[in-house]
Amino acid sequence: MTQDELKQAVANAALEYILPHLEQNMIIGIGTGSTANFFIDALAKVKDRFDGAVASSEASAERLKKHGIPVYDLNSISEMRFYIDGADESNEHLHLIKGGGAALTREKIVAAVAQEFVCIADESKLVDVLGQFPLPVEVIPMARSHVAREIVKLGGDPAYREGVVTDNGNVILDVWNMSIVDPKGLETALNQITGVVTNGLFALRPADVLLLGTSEGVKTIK
Ligand code: ABF
Repeated sequence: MTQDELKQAVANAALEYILPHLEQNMIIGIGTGSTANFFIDALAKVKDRFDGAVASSEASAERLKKHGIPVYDLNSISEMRFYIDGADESNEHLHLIKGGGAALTREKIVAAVAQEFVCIADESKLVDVLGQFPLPVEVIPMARSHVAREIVKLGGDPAYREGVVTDNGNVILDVWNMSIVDPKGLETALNQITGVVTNGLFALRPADVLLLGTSEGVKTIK
C-alpha cells in the first residue's frame, strides 16, 4: 500500500471509531496535515450527524467550510468529545512529536479541551525513541536567538524554519539531534524557557488512542 492509501485507511478507521458516538449537538476537534485532510473529507460524508467542528489551523478551517461543515471558535465551546489529528512521530506510550505543519500551538490547545484525542498515522510514524523528526518549538519572534541558545544548553541543535510564520504570528525553531528518552521532562523544560509559546511534544497530554495504518490493516494502540 502507498503512504496515501495508509492515510486514507486510518482516516476511514477514525470515522468508524467516532461514528457510534455522533450526536446532533456535537462539536468535533479537527487537526492539520495530510492525514487530517483525509479525515476531513471522510467526515464530510456524515456532516448531517453532528453540529460542526473546531479546527487547529486556518487551512483545516477552510477545508471544513468548503465541505459545508460549520467551524466554531473554541471559546464558544464548553466541551469536545473527540479531537482527531495526525502526528509526526509517536512512541508506544502515545507520546507524540507534532508541529511539522507549524500548527502545534492550536493543536495543543484543542487537544487540551478534548475528552479523547484520537491520533491517526501511517506506520512510518511509530518509533522506539522520539527525536528522529526535528522537534518544532513555536517562539515569540524577538526571543528567537535567546530560545535557541537555551535549547543548545539542553543538548539540541535548533534551526530557524525560514519563511514560516505561524497562524499566531510567531516563528518556529526545529530542534535536531535529540534522542528524547524523557518526553515529559523535555516538554516541561522547553516550556520553562522565556519566549517559548509551545513545543511540539505531546507527552504531558498524549494521544488516548493511536490508529496506525499498516500493510496488515489498521492497528488500534491504546
Ligand atoms: C499535524 O500534521 C501536525 O502536528 C503534524 O506535524 C502533521 C502530520 O502531517 P501528515 O499527516 O501530513 O504527516 O497533525
